[in-house]
Amino acid sequence: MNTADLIWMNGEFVAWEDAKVHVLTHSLHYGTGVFEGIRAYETERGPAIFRHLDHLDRLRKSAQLYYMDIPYSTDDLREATHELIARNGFRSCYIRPLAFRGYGPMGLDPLSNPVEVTIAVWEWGAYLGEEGKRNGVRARVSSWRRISPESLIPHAKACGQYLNSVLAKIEATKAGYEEAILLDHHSNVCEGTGENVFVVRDGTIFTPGHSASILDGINRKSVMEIARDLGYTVVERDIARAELALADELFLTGTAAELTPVRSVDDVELGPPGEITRAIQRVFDDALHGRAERYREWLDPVDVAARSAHAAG
Ligand code: PPE
Repeated sequence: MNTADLIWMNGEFVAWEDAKVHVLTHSLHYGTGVFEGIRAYETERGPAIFRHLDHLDRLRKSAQLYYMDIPYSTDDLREATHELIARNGFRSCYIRPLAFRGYGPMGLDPLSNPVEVTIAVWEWGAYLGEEGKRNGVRARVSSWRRISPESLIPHAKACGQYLNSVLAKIEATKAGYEEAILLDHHSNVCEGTGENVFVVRDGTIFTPGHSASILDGINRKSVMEIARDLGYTVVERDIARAELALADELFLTGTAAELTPVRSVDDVELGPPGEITRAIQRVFDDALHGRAERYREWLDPVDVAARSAHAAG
């Protein structure tokens, strides 16, 4: 994988190869951590982080849901991230903050284990491939259901919960597909292994609502706003499995995947990305890269020049 020079770990900048933990780290055994996936994009004004505060807010909420107090303020984390990007010299990158229960007592009560926080950055290209982003990916409906709110917390972005996505992803890739779409515990369409899902039919855009056990995607929210600004109707409602194959257009959104069209589901061909997908993808891409004035406030620019001047002085 692509590395960086430095990682931020519990308040310090450490060399990539020194960012280590003990094997009895609680979260390594029990999945007791929460994380975020964020991207910074190259813009005219330097690197800019997409919806940074929304991600940091979701990190804190995920932590709360698992009774973890993050011992840093949102300002501290934002500042650390800016500094990390500047010191690593990245113009664009993926950002992975992680808060986890560290080394301490073993056993299932984690409350006396320390909450450790790290932020890593690296260069990460198109998650489902450049070709997939342009021409669409092949997806299958997973035999695994998305974690249900009866057992876990779909709205939290928690480490252990991702075993669900891992099983679905392995199943899909072993069978020759690029991505899996999971149904929820009511057999309605839920989401991809790391993306929210949108169905376009007769000019209207549909996506599952919050009661469908989705993660409240920040790109989902952004794309819904862009679609409405473009004049499309976006409806949040239950989506039946068959509606995937009956869709005129289908696409996924997520930080890693950005907006990725789906060109077939369970080998039913939907064809190349449609007009509505392309129209939204174009504006979304402009928004990410700071080319859309209307969505400028979504970007948190990193003032690299001021930071290196400061470091030099
Ligand atoms: N659902 C899930 C399960 C999910 O993991 C993500 C993000 C989303 C929806 C979309 O959320 P948002 O990024 O806020 O629009 N998945 C992250 C992790 C991917 C990974 O492989 O790791 C991501 O995209 O960063």
